[in-house]
Amino acid sequence: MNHEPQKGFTRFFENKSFERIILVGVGLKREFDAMESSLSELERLTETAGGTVAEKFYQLVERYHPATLLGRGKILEIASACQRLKSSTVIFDHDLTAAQQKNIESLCRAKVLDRSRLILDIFAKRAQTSEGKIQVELAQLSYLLPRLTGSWRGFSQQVGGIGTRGPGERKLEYEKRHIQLRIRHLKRDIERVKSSRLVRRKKRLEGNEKQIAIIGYTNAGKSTLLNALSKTTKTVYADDKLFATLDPHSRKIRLPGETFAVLTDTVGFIQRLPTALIAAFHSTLEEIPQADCLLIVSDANSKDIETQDQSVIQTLEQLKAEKIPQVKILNKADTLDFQKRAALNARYPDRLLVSAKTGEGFDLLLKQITETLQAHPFLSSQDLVK
Ligand SMILES: Nc1nc2c(ncn2[C@@H]2O[C@H](COP(=O)(O)OP(=O)(O)OP(=O)(O)O)[C@@H](O)[C@H]2O)c(=O)[nH]1
Ligand SMILES: [Mg+2]
Repeated sequence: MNHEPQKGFTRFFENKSFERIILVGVGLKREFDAMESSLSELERLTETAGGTVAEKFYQLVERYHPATLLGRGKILEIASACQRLKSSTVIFDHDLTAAQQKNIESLCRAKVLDRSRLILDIFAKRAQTSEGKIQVELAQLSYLLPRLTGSWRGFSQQVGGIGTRGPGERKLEYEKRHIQLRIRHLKRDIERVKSSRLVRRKKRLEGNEKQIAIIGYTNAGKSTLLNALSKTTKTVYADDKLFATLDPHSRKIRLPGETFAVLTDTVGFIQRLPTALIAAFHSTLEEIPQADCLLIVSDANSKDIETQDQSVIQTLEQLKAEKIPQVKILNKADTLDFQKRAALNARYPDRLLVSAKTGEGFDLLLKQITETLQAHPFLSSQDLVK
């Protein structure tokens, strides 16, 4: 079976010239701060996908409009910006129903996507392993299935670029029934991969090694940290991009007192990670609730540490992993001046300042991990062996 991600989700990246994109933030009246930070995250996601943001709109509403999400006046304003800026794509920072998408497309004469679809595009591009590809395809199809109405073949299917090919274009092949069948196949494949992963994990447990999961907001430096702490030559890909890592990577590390632990790095989090993705990536994310300790990494340079923390907390709750002992760090300490360090230390007294680049703070970090593991000796991953 071919596990290439749905082509429509990758085509954007193959374009030589960047699409000019208009972003639209939407929120209910009392949610201004959340909307603003989510919209700047959407901008970063758009750039990660290879787009250039031409203009940003936002509107706070009393309630969402069932036909067009925002009021008609705002949509017409966006439509005229599309003409003026020669922009063929509008991305909404909110989920759209198939009907809303179709209505907005016909008013704007532009392709309209929502946040989830954009994230799925990025994941499709990033997926490297066959497991990653299966999971992305499952997430794509789960996203598309409820949206597969007549309107799916609307305007967005006539233009090219991001998020436009895939089931709609392959016509009958991807009608609902076929998609459901494919979803069943993919789930079976995931189960198979899962059992081989379980065997590997059991082996690690037999070695009595503690499991530590590195988690945190995307681009915080998790993979760089894994590479630095494990000191192997077999490095994990790390890059200044969102979602550089999709598949879990495990490496052995030496803790003080000649003990060893297995450190696992996996996909980063963002705000409102699409539920279809969390469900599809369950077998990958499963490493997290089964860890003995979570190493939570934040980027010390981020302007929005609190909001990013919220996305980590929410995802941990979704994974039922919020009770696992945590060690928290602020990474990229090498970039901080004295004042910034003092401010961060005062504000986050429970977090170590660490640099994955220079190794600063590693001794304290390893000591804290060891103490945390010793303080919770019985919370090991035994459930898993059942
Ligand atoms: N200056 C500095 N840069 C760092 C440090 N750690 C990571 N980086 C940079 O931050 C960027 C992201 O690093 P990654 O390790 O890929 O981050 P990640 O958290 O694994 O990101 P995802 O896999 O995308 O979630 C890269 O450009 C790294 O070189 C650090 O301690 N100092
Ligand atoms: Mg990574």
